[in-house]
Amino acid sequence: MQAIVAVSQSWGIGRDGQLLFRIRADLQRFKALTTGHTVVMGRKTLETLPGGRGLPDRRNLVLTRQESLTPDRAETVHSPEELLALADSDAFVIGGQEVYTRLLPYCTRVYVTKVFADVPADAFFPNLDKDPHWQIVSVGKPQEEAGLRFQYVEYRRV
Ligand code: FOL
Repeated sequence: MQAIVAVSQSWGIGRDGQLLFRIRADLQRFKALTTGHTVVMGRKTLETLPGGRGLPDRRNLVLTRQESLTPDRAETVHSPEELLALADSDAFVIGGQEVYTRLLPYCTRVYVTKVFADVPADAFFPNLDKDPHWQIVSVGKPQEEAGLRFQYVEYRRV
């Protein structure tokens, strides 16, 4: 599996149940990379997606402890084991904190959008720069949108 995430300088991803950033170019790239594949998310992340439902043109798998949840355009799974049985090796983990942390051990590649801003956050992605098991394999050109500078960085497990 692989993960995709946008982080602040301190690897923050969210605050009060919302994303820290909504960068159009980044979301377009997210869509381009994930369309046609499986996306794996937690129930809280599902609730932050447009319409609170699964993303179009993708197989959406949602981890939840609620047996009765029947979201639109998404299938539910109730344990990482059940998830791993359903997700193929090119599935994308799309968050949030709890699911990234649980599934990172199964990921071999992470697509990080680094936003050069430090904003308050209460949800984080593990800092891969401090983990010797992760190596940067590609760094994009710095870009800017609506006053936010950001850069695409790809990590691989070594
Ligand atoms: N990864 C990255 N790099 N950036 C993100 O913003 C991001 N967001 C999530 C997970 N990984 C990410 C979770 N949140 C949409 C909205 C929120 C979201 C993920 C996706 C979304 O609306 N996606 C549309 C894009 C439409 C557009 O182009 O604006 C999609 O169809 O993928």
